[in-house]
Amino acid sequence: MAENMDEKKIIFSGIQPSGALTIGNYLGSLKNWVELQDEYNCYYCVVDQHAITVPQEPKMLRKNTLEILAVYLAAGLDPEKCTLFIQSHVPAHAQLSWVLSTMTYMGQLNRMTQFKEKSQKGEGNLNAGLFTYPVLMAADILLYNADLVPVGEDQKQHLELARDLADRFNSRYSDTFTVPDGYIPKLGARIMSLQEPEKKMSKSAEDPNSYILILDDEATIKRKFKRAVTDSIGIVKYTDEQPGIKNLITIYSSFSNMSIEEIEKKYEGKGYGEFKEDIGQLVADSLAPIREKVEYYLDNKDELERIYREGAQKAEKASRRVLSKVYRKVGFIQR
Ligand code: AQP
Repeated sequence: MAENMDEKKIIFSGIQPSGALTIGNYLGSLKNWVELQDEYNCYYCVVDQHAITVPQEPKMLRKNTLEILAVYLAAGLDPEKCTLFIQSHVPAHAQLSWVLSTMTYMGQLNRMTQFKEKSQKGEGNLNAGLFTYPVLMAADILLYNADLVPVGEDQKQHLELARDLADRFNSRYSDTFTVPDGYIPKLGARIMSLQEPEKKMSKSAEDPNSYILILDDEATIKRKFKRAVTDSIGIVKYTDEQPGIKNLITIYSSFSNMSIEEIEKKYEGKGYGEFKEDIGQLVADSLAPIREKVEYYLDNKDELERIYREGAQKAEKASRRVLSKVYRKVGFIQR
């Protein structure tokens, strides 16, 4: 059962530094994290150990890790309110992952759609880490006895595994883990690629025109929206028959807080040109303050260092408590 029952509920979430962040990552998770930080006790992590399940250039991994931490801060996460840290700084994640992997059925991992998709993309030999990635994610979450996990829709299946493992451990031994719930946004839970709107927008996609990065400049953002795939129907309408336009309306609505109906009405009788021009401007204007603050943090690396070091200390303290309980219950001798 969760400790700190009388305190705030606990949230855990993380993003992989497998590339620069897209507006999919922003709308599907980061934007909501900021809204939740006052009400909950939040642990937000840069999950670098997950990122190496696909090959990463070490220099780029370091750059992306720090940049993502800077984006967390620039987007409004406050290290005084939540714990911000880097996964590999807290060894308990990998340690709990090992224990949980001995309780995970191969069949469960075989069914993971993200593994199937990523393994189809990968060249050459598949690594075991890509296969067991969801177990490490379960460890991330269960280690803090998180009540809620704010993620985009693509992570639902992985979250289900974390719930299963918590239940399995609790019934095999005794109540240890909180069974976490997902917190999936109503809008923006699945932002699609601008080039292939049937696929989700991904930071590691090959075609840069398929995604908008949080750190893209104004001209790039406008150009990418102009090139976004639409259709020949010519009406700004939120319907499955027009997946490209539907996706753009979702993005527009998420950044403007206008409802879908309001947006449809605004563009009634107007072509896609004006709509695309406006969405480009809206997104560029919304992201500009974040971009400026990121530059500040990247120019002040000592401040970033202080934040991730303090975050690791707090996370380590919380996670060690849970890990030692797990070790005791499975029968490991205390040091
Ligand atoms: N397109 C998306 N729409 C909404 N939410 C999304 N998320 C990712 N893509 C979208 C959410 O962002 C969080 C961090 O994801 P991640 O970095 O852990 O891995 P991911 O889900 O695999 O994200 P990417 O961008 O697609 O990364 P790569 O290309 O490396 O695989 C999660 O909460 C996710 O739901």
